Amino acid sequence: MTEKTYAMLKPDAVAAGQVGEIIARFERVGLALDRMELAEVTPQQAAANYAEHEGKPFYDGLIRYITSGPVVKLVLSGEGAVALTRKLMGATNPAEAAPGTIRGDFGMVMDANVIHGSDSPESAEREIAIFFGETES
Ligand code: IDP
Ligand code: MG
Repeated sequence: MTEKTYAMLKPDAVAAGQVGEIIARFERVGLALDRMELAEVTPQQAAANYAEHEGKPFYDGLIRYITSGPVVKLVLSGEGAVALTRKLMGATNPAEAAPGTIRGDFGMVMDANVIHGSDSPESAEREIAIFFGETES
């Protein structure tokens, strides 16, 4: 099914000059770039996006990190876009992510793991609204 997902190249990826190579991977598998914007994540957006992790030991560091510099916000669309994007991203911990995945190839540590991607179509809808406003459908 054609669907949309939200993905975000985190501050470490932007700072390291990895944006082009990562976006090329999405284009290579045929995902379409519906929206793309370089921006800083606001504290409100960070808290909304990571609400499920509030109270965990890494939460404060995560919010500090995601708001620490520019990110690239993306809406990707295509057949099974949510699962396909998660597959290309690889495991959450770059140390465990398989070679060939974005986190496996570009990341080193869990605290700065290169990329965010929605984990379900429901999360995608919620996160697109958080980062691109309520009008995006
Ligand atoms: P996901 O990004 O693969 O969906 P989640 O478990 O939803 O992984 O965690 C959200 C983000 O929180 C991760 O991408 C990572 O940046 C951060 N995170 C998760 N677990 C840890 C941890 O144990 N230490 C530090 N950061 C973590
Ligand atoms: Mg998650």
